[in-house]
Amino acid sequence: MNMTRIASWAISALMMVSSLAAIAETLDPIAQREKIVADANWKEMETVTITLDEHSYSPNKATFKAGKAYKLVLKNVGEKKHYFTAPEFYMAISTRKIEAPNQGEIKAPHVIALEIMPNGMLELFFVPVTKGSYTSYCTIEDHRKQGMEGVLQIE
Ligand SMILES: [Cu+2]
Repeated sequence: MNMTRIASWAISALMMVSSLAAIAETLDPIAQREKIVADANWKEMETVTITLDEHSYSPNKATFKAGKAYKLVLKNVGEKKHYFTAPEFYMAISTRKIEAPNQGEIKAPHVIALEIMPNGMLELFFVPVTKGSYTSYCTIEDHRKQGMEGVLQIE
């Protein structure tokens, strides 16, 4: 084997390794949902609660770490029903399940919006995957304009 051949072999080997690394870095939260959910450590799950009221989310900013197990509790303490719409965020996470405590649970690859009734509560069990800053908002009447908007950060 001459030097040119060795060099070209080394270059193609390097290219193969770097393309494999690129694949490993871009996890698809929806397509690889089952594996991502199974790999997360649910014993160390962190609970984050967001309260919905007229017309706010509190806190209106939440930060999540990619790969960690979370339960996001959405609690409506207001007198009106409210939405927690966040289509881009829901596409950036792997959803394990959504629970309405004592009533039922939903298993689906992802949702677009969650609606919570007055005195109601929904719990979203998930693993954040795609890093970025996402917006949540209420789509009822002018609630968003009145302040029902929040930021969900994955880092
Ligand atoms: Cu609302």
